[in-house]
Amino acid sequence: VLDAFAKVITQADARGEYLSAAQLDALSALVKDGNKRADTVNRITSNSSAIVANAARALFAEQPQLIAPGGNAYTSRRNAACLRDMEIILRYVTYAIFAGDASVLDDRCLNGLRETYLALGTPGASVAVGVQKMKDAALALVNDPNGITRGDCSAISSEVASYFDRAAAAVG
Ligand code: PEB
Repeated sequence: VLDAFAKVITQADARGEYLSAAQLDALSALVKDGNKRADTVNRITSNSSAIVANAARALFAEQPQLIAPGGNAYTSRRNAACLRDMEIILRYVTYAIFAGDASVLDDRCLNGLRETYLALGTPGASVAVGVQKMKDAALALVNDPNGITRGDCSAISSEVASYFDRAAAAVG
């Protein structure tokens, strides 16, 4: 598991080089905007149950065959497994956001997930739709101006979006 600092240091060390001015600038910006990152993780974390439940409800409304007899999320056991999977993915996305790096998401959640779903007969494209719904909800929270000093959240928003997109692409 790497964070944004460890990633840059690992890359520089592999070349035996000092950190470049561009790398120092990027890491300084990360520190300067650290409150945005912490607020983002806090907002998503404290609304995680609603994000997961609403995304699953919307997914099942759009794709009712998932919860109909024979569907992969049919029976309460599999329905619960589906909600749990979405919760796991959201949790690793929040770790990646906080770390400023996707490696924790890649290594501990997405690695092998496509193959797992293939083996289970779980439709990965449907999981990807659920992930996109969680992304929309998370971005709405990140950009909600209530209770924070208004600022430019475009960089953190696109970074947040990229982790959800990465998860969706890994299974879709
Ligand atoms: C991945 N998901 C399931 C299983 C595993 C994962 C390993 C099999 C074991 C079990 O049932 O618990 N586990 C999960 C994950 C990590 C992990 C992400 C990362 C660290 O350790 N079915 C649908 C929907 C979708 C879904 C599209 C959006 O129709 C999910 C939710 N995952 C789903 C279902 C099962 C499952 C298991 C329904 C149960 C399938 C079954 O037992 O037949």
